[in-house]
Order: sequence, then C-alpha cells, then structure tokens
Amino acid sequence: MRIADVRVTPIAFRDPPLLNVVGVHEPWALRSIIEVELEDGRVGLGESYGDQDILAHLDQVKGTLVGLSPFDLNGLTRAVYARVGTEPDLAASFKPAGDKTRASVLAAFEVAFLDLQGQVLGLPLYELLGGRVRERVPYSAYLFYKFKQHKDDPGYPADDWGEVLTHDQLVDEARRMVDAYGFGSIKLKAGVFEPDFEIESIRALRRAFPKAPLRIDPNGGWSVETTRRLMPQLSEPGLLEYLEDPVETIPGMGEVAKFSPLPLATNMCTVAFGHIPESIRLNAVQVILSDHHYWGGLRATQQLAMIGRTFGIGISMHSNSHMGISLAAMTHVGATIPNLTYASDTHYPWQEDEVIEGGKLAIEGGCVEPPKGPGLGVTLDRKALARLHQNFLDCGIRKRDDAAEMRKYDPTWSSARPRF
Ligand code: GKR
Ligand code: MG
Repeated sequence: MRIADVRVTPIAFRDPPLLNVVGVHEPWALRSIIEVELEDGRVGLGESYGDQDILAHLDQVKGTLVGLSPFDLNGLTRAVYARVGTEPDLAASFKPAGDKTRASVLAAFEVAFLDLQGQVLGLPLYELLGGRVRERVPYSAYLFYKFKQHKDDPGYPADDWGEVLTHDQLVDEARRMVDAYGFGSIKLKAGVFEPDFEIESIRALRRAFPKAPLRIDPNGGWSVETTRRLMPQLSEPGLLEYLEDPVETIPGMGEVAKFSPLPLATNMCTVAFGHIPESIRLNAVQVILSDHHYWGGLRATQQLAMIGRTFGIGISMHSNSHMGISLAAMTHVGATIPNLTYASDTHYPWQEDEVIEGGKLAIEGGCVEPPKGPGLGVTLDRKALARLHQNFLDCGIRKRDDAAEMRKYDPTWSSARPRF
C-alpha cells in the first residue's frame, strides 16, 4: 500500500479582532490542509500553518513522499530531514537552538500518515497511539480582549462577541463561553494592557468563577523586573493555576522561577527538544504546553509527555487559530497521555468556518471526544475546502502579521517586547 499523491491546500478563514501582545488578529487566519492519498484512493488528513514560509517547505517535501508506505514514519522523517534543516542524520542530537520549522513540516505529514494507518487498520488513531487513558479530553476557555470589529471591512459581518475591553465585558465573554461549551478552566490572553489592569481582570474572573482554574498569558510581554513587582498579586492564594510566559526567553523564565511560587508554563521558550536541557538546567518551566504542530507530531507529543514525567514537568497543549482536523489530532493524542495534567488551550470557539464534513466538532462539558471512525475520524468537506482556498487566494495575506494590523488602528504601534 503506497502513497500515490500528496496535496497541500492553503486556506484562509474568518478570525475575530482578538488582541495580544504583538497586535490584533487580522480578518483572515491562514492554515494549510494536507491530503496524503493512497493508491486505493484513501486520503489521510493533516492541518498545519498557512504562512508562505511553511507552505514553501511543505511543497518542497510533498513530492518526495510519493511511493512511501504510510507506515514508514522513519522514511517520512528521512524525507523531511533531507530537505528541511541542516542535519540530515536522524540519530544526531537535537541542537540547543531547536528546529521548529523542520519539526513543523514533519508534524504536518505525520498526522496524515497516522490517519491513513488508522484507516487501513480500521482503528481510531488513539488506539494506534497506545490506547486511551481518558474518554474525553478537557479544554479551557480561551479569553481575549477584543475589538468590536475589524478596522477594514473584511466583507463579512462582525462577530457577535462584541467589544471586550473592560473587566465586565471580559466576565461576560467568559460567561458566554462557559455556558456554551462547559469549560471548567479559563485562560486570559494578556500582554495587551498594563499588567495591573489585567490582574484586576483576573480578580473579576475569580469572583465570577470561584472554582475555575485560571491562567494568564502575556506572551513574554513583561520584563523580569515587572514580573517581580507583580508577583505578590499574581500569587495571591487561589488566584492562578499557573503563569504562562511572563517573559520571553529560557534564561528569563529561569530568573522568574527563582522568585515565583507559581508554576511557570510556556509555549514560547521551550518549543523544541533541543531546548529541554537548558530549560531543565535553569528550572525555567514547570508546565510545557505541547503543540504537535511544531514539536514534530503526535508521537513527538507523547515523547515530550514522557520527558515531562521524567523531570516532573506538567503537560498541556497549546493552540493557534485552527480548524477541526487539528482539534481531532489534538484530541486523539490528548486521550493517550496519562500526564496531561491541565485542560488544553483551543482557539476553536473563535472560529466560525470549518473544513470538515458535518461542521464543527462538539465541545461539551469543556471536553472533546475523539471523533468516531478509523484514523482521525474526520473527512474533508471539499466544497468548504474550495471556498476557504478561494478566501486564501482573495485575502492577500501570506504571513500572519498582527502588528501591521494593529498599525491600522495606531500608526505608532510597536510590537517590541517586553512591553511592560
Ligand atoms: O492567537 O493571539 C493569539 C495567541 O497569542 C497565539 O498567537 C499564541 O501562540 O495562543 C498562543 C499562546 O498561548 O501563546
Ligand atoms: Mg501562550
């Protein structure tokens, strides 16, 4: 059973004007949909980033996969290593600088290969990954401050979440998200306003949701000294579950860890296996938000979780704006990881479009069940794929640039960090 064709289709879907440390989301978020087709017509699916750089790498690799068996994951790795990155040897030690790009390319195809394996064997993907340790995977409500509408008319109606720039509006957003999806944990995307204001938002959330685990993520927007000043507030008893990426680098997180009673989480500094030794040496992170899209795939996510167990580091999952193929993949692997100790992030509630048949996957009681059926358990809605690809062709965005979008509101805007 050999691979006959590989297709990578860039798509663009509606995204609300969500605020973060570097700026504001553009009206269109980019992704790529990967299809790996077997000789018998079965198609394995993957989803990855849609920026031009990654698309160029995916395009470079895809033709070289024709003729491989979908079970030959080392063959896939060799094909990726031959074209992306500087070290073609599969056994070479990971470099301290990490290699996120290569791991991202590998991940995009690995998920599609695994999906095919599941289809060939008639097994759900979580069984191929060792079987599930939980029926349903918990996700957290992902709160953003946001503008009411995009600056330029994107040609579609504004989202119905409205403006969220005050504590009350944020609590309303949280309430709506919790009511709609049953989330038990809540994360605030911070780094937008003065940190004291954002901590006040967290206190408002705590009053409204006395029991929910809360997290704050300023995306490296604070300096070590600012974080030191804020620490007495952040570590008020019962306020936060963890503090995510207050500062940007591994040494910076190591400095914060020296005075932080709170666990420090990251999806920004420890983002590749090559970063693990320094992170451990400096005790820089206590929770790693894994992301199969850049750690190298679903098996790499499991390997990372094992490293987490080894060193007593908690594991969760990170998210960007994404479609249901990514959510299905996250959920299959999340179901198999015993030490997935926190509810994972997902931007999914912010997405109105979908590229899989049957529309959006259900989030109930804050959890997602792995879709039923062999492999990932999702199939492509080809009409939706064509429509979202047309969006990509029309929207003109080829690289995510939240800072440029923010300069439409504030021409003096700079995304330099630390902001505070
Ligand atoms: O979508 O604005 C965003 C987030 O800030 C995203 O870019 C981050 O990668 O979700 C992410 C995070 O947890 O840092
Ligand atoms: Mg983060």
